[in-house]
Amino acid sequence: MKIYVDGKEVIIRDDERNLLEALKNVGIEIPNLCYLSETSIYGACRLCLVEVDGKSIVTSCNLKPYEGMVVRTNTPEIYEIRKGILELLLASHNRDCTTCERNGSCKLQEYAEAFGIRKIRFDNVIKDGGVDDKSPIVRDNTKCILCGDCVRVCEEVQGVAAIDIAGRGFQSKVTPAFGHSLADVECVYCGQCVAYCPTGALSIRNDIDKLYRVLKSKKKVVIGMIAPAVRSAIQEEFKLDSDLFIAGRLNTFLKMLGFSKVFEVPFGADLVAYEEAHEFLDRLEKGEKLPQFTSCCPAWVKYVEEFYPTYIDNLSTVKSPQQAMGSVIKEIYSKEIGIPKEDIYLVSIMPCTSKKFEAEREEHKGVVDLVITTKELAQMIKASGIDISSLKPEPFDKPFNLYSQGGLDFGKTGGVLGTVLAVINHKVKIKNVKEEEIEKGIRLFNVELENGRNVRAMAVHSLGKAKRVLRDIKEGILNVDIIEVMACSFGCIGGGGQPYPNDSKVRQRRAKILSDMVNINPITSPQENPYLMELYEKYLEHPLSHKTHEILHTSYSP
Ligand code: HC1
Ligand code: SF4
Repeated sequence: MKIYVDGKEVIIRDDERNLLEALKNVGIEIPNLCYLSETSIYGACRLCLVEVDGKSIVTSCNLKPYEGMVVRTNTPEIYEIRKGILELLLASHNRDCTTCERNGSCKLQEYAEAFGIRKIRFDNVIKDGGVDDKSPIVRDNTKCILCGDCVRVCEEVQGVAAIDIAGRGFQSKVTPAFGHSLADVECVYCGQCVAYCPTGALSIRNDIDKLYRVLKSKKKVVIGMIAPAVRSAIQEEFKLDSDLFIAGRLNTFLKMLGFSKVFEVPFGADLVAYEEAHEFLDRLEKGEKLPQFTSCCPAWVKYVEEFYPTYIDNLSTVKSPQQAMGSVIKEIYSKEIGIPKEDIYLVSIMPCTSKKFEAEREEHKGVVDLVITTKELAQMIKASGIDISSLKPEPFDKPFNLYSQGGLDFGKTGGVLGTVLAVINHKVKIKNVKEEEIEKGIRLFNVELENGRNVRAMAVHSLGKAKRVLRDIKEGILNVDIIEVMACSFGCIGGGGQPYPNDSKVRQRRAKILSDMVNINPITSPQENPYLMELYEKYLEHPLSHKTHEILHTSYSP
């Protein structure tokens, strides 16, 4: 379709959702603070005004483009209105930018700068909202601009609805029911609200100072481990196009900081997939607790516990790679190196906010001592002044430095399932796999085994989609044997602890970077990981052994 934008002829797609998206796709980003392509349209901020056909000034987020439309995006009048709206927002905003968690990545701050706002004509009246910091997700209502992004993401994308807008007029605020803390409601800590919040109203508890205190005291041996999805996001944060050695550089950085060893969480992912594949074959044989659900995503585990307790037994009892690897380090590795586990301080570096919660769960206490997000790691690198690209990559420490392609692929949707299937292929041989996209975010794999059995496997990302799948299973419409669910869309690469921006486009790019890293790895399946096999031989005996149940398995509670 042909439209005219600021005096220029522009061709846009016929099926564009609205004018705002159409213009974005041709390189004109209309200012806005409440538009998300992943959710319904809200139209709260009014910044996305454009002039149409020389007559009216209207919001572009809820306007369908039509053939021959004449649009002006940046007239002096529009500029003035947008500036006025920003002034009003800033007048009721806590403007302590220098100490704000979003300093440097805040959309409101960015617009205040772009529009050259130096003086605000109105008094600064800040709503008294209080700060809720009882969970890994910190809410500060004095920074909230009521765009509603968090509310829509939580309800529409994640199907959780832990927060809503309550109150009227100036008293309106985003809050969990009855003004409770997020720690006391059904929030699963996926951090997707944080990923989409344009200001510092929602952030993630920052634990950097805690880490520096431990490093400074020198009382403990600090060991680190890096999750699969961290590397691709760090690469993007520091604009290091396709740096296949970024993980090694991160290792060097952590060693310079005082870490004594740094391991690869993808090793833990191989371990989990290996154990989980055997658990699945056992359940399939017995015909019980099917479909088996993956359990490496703590937000998904909490979602099942909160909303679908009748399916708790369907969750794999294998711990997540973070906790399984942590248990191996504390229970086995510590003895090998002759250091009491109490003297080890284990830090895991994760793309995820829910991993902070997972490490603090009662049953996992004392295993992983601290979880630092990708964003926190990036912050530490920036504060050090070290040019990460100039660091010589160092190999990770043995024996947890080798992993299969799938172990690294855990970081994006489908990776866990793919690795479990790779193990199954080794055990019972897969004859054929047919893949079908049921809808965006839900993929079905018809797996034909050589022994004549068929396995229906599914990979789902985002909790809203998982909710749909669970409903269909409950109603008997859907029949599957094994399901991977990752709470965040696109999997951990889209975790709430990743740097901003963290939208669908960015997530797709991260997935591609991770795939490039996966593809250069010569180890195609966990069974080919020699250190994994050695771990079983020396300590764990065999999958589902008494020993693995002691160290690698857990249980869940409604
Ligand atoms: Fe993930 Fe996992 S893949 S959950 O996304 O199973 O966070 O990256 O570390 O534990 O391996 C996250 C990533 C991560 C675990 C693994
Ligand atoms: Fe965390 Fe990954 Fe689950 Fe998102 S998908 S909540 S990042 S474990």
